[in-house]
Amino acid sequence: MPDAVAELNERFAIEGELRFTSHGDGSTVANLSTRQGEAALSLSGAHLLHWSPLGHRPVLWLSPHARLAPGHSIRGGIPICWPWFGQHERDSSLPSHGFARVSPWTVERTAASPDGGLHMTMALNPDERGRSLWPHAVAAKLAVDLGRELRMDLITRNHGSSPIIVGEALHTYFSVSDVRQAAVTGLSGCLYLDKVDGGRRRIQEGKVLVAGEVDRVYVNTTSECCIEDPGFARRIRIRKSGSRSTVVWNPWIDKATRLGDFGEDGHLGMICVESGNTSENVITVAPGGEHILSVRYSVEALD
Ligand code: TA6
Repeated sequence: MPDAVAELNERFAIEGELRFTSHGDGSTVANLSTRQGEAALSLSGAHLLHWSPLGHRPVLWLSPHARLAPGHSIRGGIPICWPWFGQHERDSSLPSHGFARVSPWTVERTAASPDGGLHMTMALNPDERGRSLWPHAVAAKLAVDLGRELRMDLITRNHGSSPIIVGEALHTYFSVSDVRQAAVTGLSGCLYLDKVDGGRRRIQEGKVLVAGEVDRVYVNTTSECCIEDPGFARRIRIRKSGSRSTVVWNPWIDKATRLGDFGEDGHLGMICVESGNTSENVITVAPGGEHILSVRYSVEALD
C-alpha cells in the first residue's frame, strides 16, 4: 500500500468505520461505514461517489464509465462545482464547473459522531494549475456528515483583501428507477432559465417531469425539493441553506451520447438536482468573510 494511504489511515482511519484505499487508477477513496449507512468519497475533487442509507438502494447514480483517475471530472456522485458554475464567463477554455472537482483535496479531520454517524472535513488544495487559474486568497472546505441523513457543507473563506465573486453547486446525480416516471417537486412557481431553449426565462408550473433533455437553472429559490420515484417507492428529500439556485438536469439520449460516458440508456436511471448559487445568484464573499452552502439529503418511503 503506498505510503500516502498508509499515512492517511494512520492519522484519520476509524476502526471498522472509516478507511482509505488506493486504486489502480491512482485514486484514493475514503470508505465510510456506519450502522446507518455507507458511503465512499474520492479525495480527488472531494467527490462523493456512493451513498446507501441503511435499508435503501444507493441514492447516487454513478456511471459505469466514470473515470476516477485524479484530475478527471467524474460522471455521477456529487461533483463540487466551484469557484464558478458551468462555462467560465470570460474564458471558455477553462474547466467547466470550475477546478475544485478536478483538484486534489486533503483530509483535515475525521470523527465518529455521538449519534453513530461519521464526520469528515476536507480542504481544497489546488495544484499549480488551479492556483494559476484563480490566483485569489480564497479557501474551500467540505464538511461531510454521514448519519441517517447525508449533510454536506461547502465552505468558502476569503482570506484576501478584496471581495470575491463565487459560483458554486453540489452537482448531485440521483439514481432513479426510470426518469420518465419520476418527478421533482418544490419548484412550482419558480423562475428558471431554460438552457435547452437558449436560456429563455420561464415559470415552472407544477412538478418537473422529464420526457426529453431538461437543463433548467431555477433562480431566487431557497425551496426544499423532493424527487418522487414510484418505481423505487421512495422520495429523496433535498433541504438546503446558503443556496438560492437549484439546477435540474437530464441530458436525454442525444446529449448523453455526445458526452459519451453515460453507458447504455444511462440517462434513464439518473436525474441531477443541484443546489448552489449560479447565474444571478452568484455570491460575493467579503474580505475575511465566509459563505456556507449546506445541503441535507434524506430518503423516505413513498407512501
Ligand atoms: O448542471 C447541468 C450542466 O451544466 C449541463 O449543462 C451539463 O453540461 C452538465 O452540467 C454536465 O457538465 P459536465 O461538465 O460535468 O459534463
